[in-house]
Amino acid sequence: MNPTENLFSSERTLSREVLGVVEAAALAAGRLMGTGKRDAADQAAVTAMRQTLSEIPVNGTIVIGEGERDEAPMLYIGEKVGKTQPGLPEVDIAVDPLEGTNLVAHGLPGAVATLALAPKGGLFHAPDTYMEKLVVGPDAKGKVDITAPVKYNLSILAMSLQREVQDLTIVILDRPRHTQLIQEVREAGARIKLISDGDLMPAVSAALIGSGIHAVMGTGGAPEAVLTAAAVKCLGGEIQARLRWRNEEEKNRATRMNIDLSEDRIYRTDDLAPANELVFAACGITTGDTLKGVNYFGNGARTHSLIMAYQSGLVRFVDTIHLSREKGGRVKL
Ligand code: VTB
Repeated sequence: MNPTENLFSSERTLSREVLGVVEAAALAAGRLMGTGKRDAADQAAVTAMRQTLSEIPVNGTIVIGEGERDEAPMLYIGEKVGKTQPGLPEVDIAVDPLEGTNLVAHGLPGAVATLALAPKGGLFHAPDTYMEKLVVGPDAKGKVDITAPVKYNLSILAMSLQREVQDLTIVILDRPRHTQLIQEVREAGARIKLISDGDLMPAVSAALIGSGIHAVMGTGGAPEAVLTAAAVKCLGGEIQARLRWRNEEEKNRATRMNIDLSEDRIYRTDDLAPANELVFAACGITTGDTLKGVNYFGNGARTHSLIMAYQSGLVRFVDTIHLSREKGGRVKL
């Protein structure tokens, strides 16, 4: 590829542009940490994200957002965002301005502000339901199988990572629906990290070496699966997922979206995030395994973000200090 072309590709440029978007959402939501006000925290993140998105040089369409137009006034599915001028790239955007509303409300670890961006048609328009997920990093990519027994997948994962099953840590959402899964993981001998919310960032951690997390298993949000796919694709990892409907109404809505209702169909990384140009961004709100939370101090705040561009092969951890000029700031190393 022509290096100049690559240097100026929209993916590379946009990966820089979206940093401010996730940072703004995190800075706004982080102020509400521990207040118990989950809706207010979500609203703060949504408002800040929508405002900053409007400055990004794209013709954007929200494909995963806060809900249908009639139920969400901002960042609803189908909303046009960005500078929206003729000639700007047509992109689809998946947003989760506050992944882990309960985590922020209670001051628990692992909440982030996140989004993924791709050329039109580059992200699966996931229905608002659940998906059963299996997420692993690059070493086990193509080797695990969501239809296989848990014990089998854990032994493959251990082999891929050149360790024993007992040295693996699997993240699972702490929900009654996972009783059997938890039992099977325990019987296989792996360690478990049960989380109260937020299965997206643990999936990112599973795709990174040195995070201490080796896989995510279990059923969580389908929209989060698309963001997960975008992130793990950038990191060379893998997600396999199957739709899990909660009720008839969800199925009816999905039928109107032309989605195959089968619970057997396996969605892989490239089904959920088929784009070849792909940007993923996340900014920590409360400190988790991979990203630090927002730190506020007298004259500003500090944020920690992960920004990735798939084709350009960029994985950036960005530590930003946002100084307040009025108060006069000094920067600490
Ligand atoms: C899932 C998970 C998310 O909310 O959507 C979960 O993917 C909701 O599950 O990361 P329940 O309905 O069982 O609570 C999160 O944990 C946070 O948005």
